[in-house]
Amino acid sequence: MVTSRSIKQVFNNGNGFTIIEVLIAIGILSIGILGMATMQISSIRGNNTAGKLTSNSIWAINRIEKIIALDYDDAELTGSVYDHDTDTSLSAHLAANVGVGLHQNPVSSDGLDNNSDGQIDETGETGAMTMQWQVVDDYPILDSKWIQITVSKGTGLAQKTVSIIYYKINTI
Ligand SMILES: [Ca+2]
Ligand SMILES: [Ca+2]
Repeated sequence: MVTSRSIKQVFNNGNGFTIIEVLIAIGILSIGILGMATMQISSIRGNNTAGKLTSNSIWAINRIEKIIALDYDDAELTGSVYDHDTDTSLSAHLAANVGVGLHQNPVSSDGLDNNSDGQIDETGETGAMTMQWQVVDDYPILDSKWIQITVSKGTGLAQKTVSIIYYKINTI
């Protein structure tokens, strides 16, 4: 006859655990350990994503600091001209002017550590990190520039992108 035994009964009668009880206990323990391992993988992925986004944000803000120091008419801030009479929206204007006012320096001179090896613009540097910025002149008002800086790191599903918008005013 099969009877269930409490832990107290097992210790009191000196017979120990049956092999079935031990196997069930190992099974439950394994499920718990698997759950913890899954959480660990999610945690590592989350940290990796956060690291990329933080890094991208720092590079984008660094570029904004350089843009602040540039003259309003600098060649790096050449944009597509927004016509307030005919352009209905910024997104429509950008769609109609794809690539116009888009700036991206070569990997070897973009001021980025594209391959994350701790060296910036070293000889032969390649890597899945890019920075580009698009400029629209006279938006949102005349004598101002709309500048969107976009930094991407990684490829495919692991790619993480940060975009920051900055407005530069012609102060002359
Ligand atoms: Ca490098
Ligand atoms: Ca570089």
